[in-house]
Amino acid sequence: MPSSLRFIVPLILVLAAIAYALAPLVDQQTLRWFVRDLDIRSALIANTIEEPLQELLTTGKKARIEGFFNRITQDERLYALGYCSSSGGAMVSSRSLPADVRCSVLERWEAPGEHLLPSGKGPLHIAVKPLVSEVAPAGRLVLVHDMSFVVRRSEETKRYVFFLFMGLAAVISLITVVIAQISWRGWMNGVQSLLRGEGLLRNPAAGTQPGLTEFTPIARDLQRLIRELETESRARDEGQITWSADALRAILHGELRGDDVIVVSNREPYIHQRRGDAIEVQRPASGLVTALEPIMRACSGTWIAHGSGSADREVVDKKDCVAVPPEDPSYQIRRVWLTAEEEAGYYYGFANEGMWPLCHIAHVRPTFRSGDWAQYVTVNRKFAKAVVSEAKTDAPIVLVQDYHFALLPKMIREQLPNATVISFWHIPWPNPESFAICPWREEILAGMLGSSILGFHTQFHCNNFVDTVDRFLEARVDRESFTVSLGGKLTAVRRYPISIAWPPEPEMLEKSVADCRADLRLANDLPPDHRLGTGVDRLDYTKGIVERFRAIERLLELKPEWVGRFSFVQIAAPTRSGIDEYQHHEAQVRTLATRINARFARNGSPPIVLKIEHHGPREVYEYFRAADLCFVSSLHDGMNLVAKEFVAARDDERGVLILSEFTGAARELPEALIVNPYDSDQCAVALHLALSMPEAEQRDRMRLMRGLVAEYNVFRWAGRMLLDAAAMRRRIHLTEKSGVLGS
Ligand code: ADQ
Repeated sequence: MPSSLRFIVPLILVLAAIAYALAPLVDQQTLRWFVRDLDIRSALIANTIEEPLQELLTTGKKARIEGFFNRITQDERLYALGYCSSSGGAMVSSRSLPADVRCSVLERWEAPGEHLLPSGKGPLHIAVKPLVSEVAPAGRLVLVHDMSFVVRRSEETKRYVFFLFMGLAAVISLITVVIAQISWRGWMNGVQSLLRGEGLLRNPAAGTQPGLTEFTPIARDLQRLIRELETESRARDEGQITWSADALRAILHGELRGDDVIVVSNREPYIHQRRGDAIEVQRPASGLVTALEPIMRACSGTWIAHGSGSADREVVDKKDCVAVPPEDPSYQIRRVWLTAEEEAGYYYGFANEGMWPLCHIAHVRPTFRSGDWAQYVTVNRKFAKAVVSEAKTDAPIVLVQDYHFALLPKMIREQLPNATVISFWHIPWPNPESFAICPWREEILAGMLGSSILGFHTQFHCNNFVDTVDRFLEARVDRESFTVSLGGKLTAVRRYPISIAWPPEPEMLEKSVADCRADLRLANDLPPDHRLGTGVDRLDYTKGIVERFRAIERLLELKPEWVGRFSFVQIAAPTRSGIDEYQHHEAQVRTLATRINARFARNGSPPIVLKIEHHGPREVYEYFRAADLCFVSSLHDGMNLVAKEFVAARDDERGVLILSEFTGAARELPEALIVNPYDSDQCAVALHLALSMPEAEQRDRMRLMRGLVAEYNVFRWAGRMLLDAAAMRRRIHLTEKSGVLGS
């Protein structure tokens, strides 16, 4: 309706202006007509009274003539009559003749149609008719008509014209509003069906509405426009959010109104281990846990994970749940128990010997066994059952984590069709050729497409995924909106670069950088001014630890001045040690470190200090703060949180990050020294550069990197996914509502 007003108001104004402009013209025309009528009437009256008047004139009696005139002028229009003799003298007239009309000025009105406005009177029409007779004296008859009725009629005509135009405006407006309403409803229905992902862009295979194909380009443009507006408004909204645990909590309570949130991951965020009589709580070395823990704290949901600790069963309640974190419980872990066969087949076998090397380009061949696949399916089903039993509503938000649960999204959707499933794939996604070697590729893809939203760290991985689906499934891929539709179910494929919590917990930065430097040099038997590098990883072949050590060896070869003056502390958390490839890798790392140390150790300072053991986050941060450089040399890494943690640890704005170009993090941290880990010469140069970098340059680079990590923190990662999920839920809700209204 307001949009109709935008049309109607100008229309009324224009028509009113036209009416206003036309009024004088109409006035003039009607006046002309009336004057002509009065001319004719005057002539008629003159002819009618000419004879009796001439008779009276012959009598020469002025009083009788005036009486005659007075009688005739009782006609309401004929205002006055007068007679002027050709021989001169005063006018003989009726009583009503205005004083301005005198015999001496009659020439003025002799032309037909003349009229006057005598002072103090309304408009008068004056006609002068010569009287020529043989019997009576010659003279002129003066006929005066009252024209005030012309003014009255002119006013009425103007009013009539005005109302005519206003009526016209009302009719046009009414027609316009009716047409606009009809077409608006049509557009609205169109837009609603577009938002439902059907309507004008319906899959031809599913049957396009007849006659609508020609609108497809318009519909596409409209969809793109809506998306651009959404992105723009999201960017605007996000620009105003300071991403923190509180902001996340506000989103959960505001946008999602405290909806039921469930996280599913293989690894639990807290593991209870038995140490003699005591139970120890461990936090595993995992980027995923680092990222999701703050979110669960903020929303007090349920985290479903494999109960892998030796004391895990001892601490859970009847429903296999335990409240965590132990020091300040704010959410609960629901533990899922796996048999040894299940763990071997699902975790070590299919996930870590199959999917992990399949998705990482580290030149380790994947191994696929049908027995492992069967366990993978069974365990995914077990977790799906746990999700259904933990769901407090029929439409929970389920955050499915990683390559251990490729089948879970579809399984959840089958049992909870209204759930919003957000899956995040923490590792890279390969190109279609690489993925093709998986014998169950179609099942994996279909399982993942049970997600409402599917997230990767980089756009490159999103592209690879969409290409893979396009290659192997009969699904509709829309590269503009980055959505995939399989069996009528839509999945949005999105980039959500993961990060770390910002600011870091204060206890991580409690110990000063100077103390960290002094203490760790002392603890490792190194001189106080010894230069230190650090690497912190799971002992995984994708992390490029071997390549890192080769680069250190090359540095010492190329720049011998660092021999005995520089050591590299490698903190390597044991991981997947049940797998041959990992055992082989650990042996390789140990041997290489021993060989390099044998070659370059001086004054009791080995170039490589290898610590293959688990470290707590505080110890890790202490190393980050004590080091002159941190070296991340992954051969392929979805993101790599160690790089971001190192940056977060350096509130002194010192230290240099050397970062592999094959990490997702390299796309966000160009101020690091970016290297190709396979190129040991280049890496050696980067190490030398880092060790010789002036403090001012260190500060400049670190400041930029800290700014980025602060802004693009883990709360933003989770918040963006949750905001997208909220928007999706609102859209579904709206569509359902309009469906109900429309039915
Ligand atoms: P990960 O391969 O586990 O994660 P990463 O991102 O580097 O790799 O995270 C490792 C985490 O474990 C960090 O928080 C680190 O501090 C911690 N950690 C590593 N070694 C440790 C040790 N020896 N002792 C103690 N803590 C240690 C996967 C993907 C990554 C992706 C993350 C998050 O492989 O690419 O960044 O998930 O999505």
